[in-house]
Amino acid sequence: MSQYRTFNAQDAVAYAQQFGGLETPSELVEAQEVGDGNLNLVFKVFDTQGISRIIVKQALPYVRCVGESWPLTLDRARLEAQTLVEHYKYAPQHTVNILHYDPDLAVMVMEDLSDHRIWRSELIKNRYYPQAARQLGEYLAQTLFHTSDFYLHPHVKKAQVAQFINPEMCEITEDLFFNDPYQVHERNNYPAALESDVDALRQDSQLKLAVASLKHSFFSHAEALLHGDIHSGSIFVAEGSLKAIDAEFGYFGPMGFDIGTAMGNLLLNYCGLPGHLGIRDAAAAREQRLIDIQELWSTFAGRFQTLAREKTRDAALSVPGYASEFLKKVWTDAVGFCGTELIRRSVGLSHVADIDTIADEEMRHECLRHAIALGKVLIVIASRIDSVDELIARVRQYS
Ligand code: SR1
Ligand code: MG
Repeated sequence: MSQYRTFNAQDAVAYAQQFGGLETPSELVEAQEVGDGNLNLVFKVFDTQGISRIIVKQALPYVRCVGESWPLTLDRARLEAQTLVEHYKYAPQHTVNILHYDPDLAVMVMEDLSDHRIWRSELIKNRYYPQAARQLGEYLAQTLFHTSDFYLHPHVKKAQVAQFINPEMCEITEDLFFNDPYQVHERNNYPAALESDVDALRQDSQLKLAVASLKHSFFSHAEALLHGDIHSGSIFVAEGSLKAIDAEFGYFGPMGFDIGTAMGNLLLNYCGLPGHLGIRDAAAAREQRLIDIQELWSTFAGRFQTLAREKTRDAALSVPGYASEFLKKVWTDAVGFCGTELIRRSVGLSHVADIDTIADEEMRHECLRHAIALGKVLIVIASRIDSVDELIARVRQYS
């Protein structure tokens, strides 16, 4: 019989005392539920000085932001913990440390990152972390290379593909990214003023063909163990530090999906900045976002090439020139997936604070229109955007 029960603050304290790895667990005395994401409970557990020391995270058997009418697998806690444990092996400096997890309770205990802040909130406030984009590129290169066929023994790779089969969470992505925005659906969420922009998406057969191809790749290209939801709200930053959290969408999929999601969220911030800073002051911050994208991709591609040269184990994949050929395909995928993230965050169920918190309604609508138009063009012409400089030129063109 399942041992699952929903934790309250006292349960979280007791659990952190038992599994938090502290020398004197009795100093953990209090917990507060602070989860503000779409899915889970998150408790901060405090010591006698009122300092947060440990995080206890529990999956609920339904989608938190919708309610019990949308049941959701508890197995996502295992998938999240195991994805983060795998990623920590290869990028320990950029992955939250999982101290313990229990698949029956759907609970994990992890390091407290209270000295860090969520990158999305910092981007909205125009607080700049000079190393963050490069660190994200490094995290993606290390995790994606080391979980791919370039590095893993074929038997290990296939066993891991099976271990990380994640059908329910993938289905959420399959629906929210690739279906809902291109049809009339009750989950969609956009202002009535944008009806004609959204209807144009539904009527655009060239766009829908390109989206079908991206979805097909998401279904079937088991290239590496993805984070699966690496947006700026799944990333903690501090001076000189970046840590990925929240990997419950982890599965073996196309590398371009993680890179495209990350770039897409930098572009969503780009679109929203005038609504927070005013058009004139947003210009410099926007230029910085474009530099961030440039740094993210160059760091990823540079590190991936180095790892491929030094550590590829497969005889065929180590042939000179193959890694660069493969990266061209990853890049094209990334541009397309980036476009789908821009559109689904503007039209679909789940939005981003970068645009949604803009107070002025007209400005908010303009920013949404901008994100939709940019997303559309990136999806359709992804195969013609053959470098990050070309991508940046296109973004400027559609500003
Ligand atoms: C029902 S879950 C909606 C979104 O929240 C998560 O953070 C993922 O981005 C997902 O698409
Ligand atoms: Mg999340």
